[in-house]
Amino acid sequence: NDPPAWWTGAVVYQIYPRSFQDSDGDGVGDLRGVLQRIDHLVALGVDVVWFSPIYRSPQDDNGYDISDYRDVDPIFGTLADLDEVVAALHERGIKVVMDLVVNHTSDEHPWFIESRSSKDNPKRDWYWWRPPREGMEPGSPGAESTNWGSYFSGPAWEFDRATGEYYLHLFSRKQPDLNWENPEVRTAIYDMMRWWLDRGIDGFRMDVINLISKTVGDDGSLADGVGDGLYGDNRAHTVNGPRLHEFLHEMHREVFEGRRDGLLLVGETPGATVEDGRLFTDPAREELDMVFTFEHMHLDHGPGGRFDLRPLDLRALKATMARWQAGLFDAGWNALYWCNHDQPRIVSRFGDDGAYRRESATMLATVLHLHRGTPYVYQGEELGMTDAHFDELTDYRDIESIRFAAEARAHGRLTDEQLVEALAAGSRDNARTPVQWDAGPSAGFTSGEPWIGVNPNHVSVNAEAERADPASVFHHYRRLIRLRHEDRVVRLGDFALVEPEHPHVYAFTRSGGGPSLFVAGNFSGEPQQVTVAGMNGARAELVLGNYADPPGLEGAALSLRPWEAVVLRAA
Ligand code: ISL
Repeated sequence: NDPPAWWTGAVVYQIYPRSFQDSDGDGVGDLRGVLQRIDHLVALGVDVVWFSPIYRSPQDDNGYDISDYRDVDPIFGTLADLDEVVAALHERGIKVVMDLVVNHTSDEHPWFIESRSSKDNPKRDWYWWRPPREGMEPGSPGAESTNWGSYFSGPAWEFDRATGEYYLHLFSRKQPDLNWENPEVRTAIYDMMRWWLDRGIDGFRMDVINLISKTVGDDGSLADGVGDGLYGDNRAHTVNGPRLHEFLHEMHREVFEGRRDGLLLVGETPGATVEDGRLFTDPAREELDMVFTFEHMHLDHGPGGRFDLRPLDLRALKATMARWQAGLFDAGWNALYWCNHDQPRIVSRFGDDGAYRRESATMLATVLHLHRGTPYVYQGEELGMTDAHFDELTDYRDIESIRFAAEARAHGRLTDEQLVEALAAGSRDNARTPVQWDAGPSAGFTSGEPWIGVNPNHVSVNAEAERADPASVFHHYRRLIRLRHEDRVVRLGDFALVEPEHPHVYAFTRSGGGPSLFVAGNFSGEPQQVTVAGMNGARAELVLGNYADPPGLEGAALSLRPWEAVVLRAA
């Protein structure tokens, strides 16, 4: 058996550069800003940094719309700045993973500019061009080639008057989908990926990588989706498509073969099941190292999705996580996350960002980091940063939120008051407010006008305060990261739920390869009880907790205080 891969013991930190640190006072974070904060990452102890896109981009979707894959956008700096950041991180032993957005480009990418220029342009087929629906007036509502909706509201097709056809965009109209059926597209992408690896980066986080293969009929047709909403659901035709595994394996062969040691390949795969996850990450299949599941992130979604959040059923969360733990135990590997730039802040969502902010943020961290897999920490998560709590629709910057609000208003589906509430709970902007470095103006993020509002709670919630307080969220994350580095059972041990039906306590054991661990987290503001399993509770060693004084343990009966987390090790 091969030794476990390096990333089984690694923790990744995600930087959303636009909101991390501004160095030049234009209100937008940048690469030279990252240089100023490397000590923070070193103090935390992370092994890898993943950068959300910094490529040249019109910024329609904050950089997830790329117009030049081989250059840095001027708002973030230059290629030379990036080289400097990569060198500085490497010097501190931190690897660098780049976001890779290849399901789509910007409509301002030269490939698309050529593609749209005429029906017989050699790059025409690099994107999905389709004629209007038969018998319909081209460009009129309902004449789109299929009834698919886009993730950012409205149809997934945009009419292009110049050639009288529509192009597909699963996201915004400025994000046309690339046609991976065309081998020239794939060659161009692999070429670009090799260029980045040659430049010294250590891997890729692949944006919506399981959308690259679409289901195409023998005659080249795409089929309507079902659903009774405004638009048909495209997912049966676009998610985990028929050639997906073939493409990923080809990419692996063309880009990673022979140079793979030390790299990290993580796919973002909304809609992937455990079985899919295993296919993506079983090393023998040579596709990816790990993928981001969305199953645990969808548990609190009502029928209206992210803008229709419901209270979490903890039992469902435990069952979902446990399925992924078991499914990828003997082959494959899990990426573990609560937060990223697309999700509301976890302490506001599954925790209590008021009276128990510190306790619930550290409890959530403990539960996640004690799973088997590679944990991802999203900037500010380690500070216990909370949702934005914006109270005006005009506070939002995210295209998804803005377009959702416009559509909901146009169709009279939600009142403005309901919209404010829906966005406050579900908007991606909750994760995108500037990192709170100190209590000063703009939280130390910028000397200028920040591109999005700074959370007023930065006067108390900020890195300076967190670093000064040994009991803080920051120091708790630091301890969790160190624990993974030092304890083989944390990295590789088997996972088993304890009292899976307990409505408020998330408890499990980790065992194999060393002294077993018992982990319990109280997902409520009330005291709770759970029975220690897998060891003699009376003799167990307290590895980690989030209260100053030890937990109430009598024999095997463990009493948990509000949002308390406990990690015990068998003596
Ligand atoms: O969750 C989803 C479907 O279940 C979608 O919202 C979608 O899959 C997800 O938002 C994809 O996110 C990634 O690609 C987007 C970009 O806006 C996000 O920021 C990025 O993380 C388009 O590139």
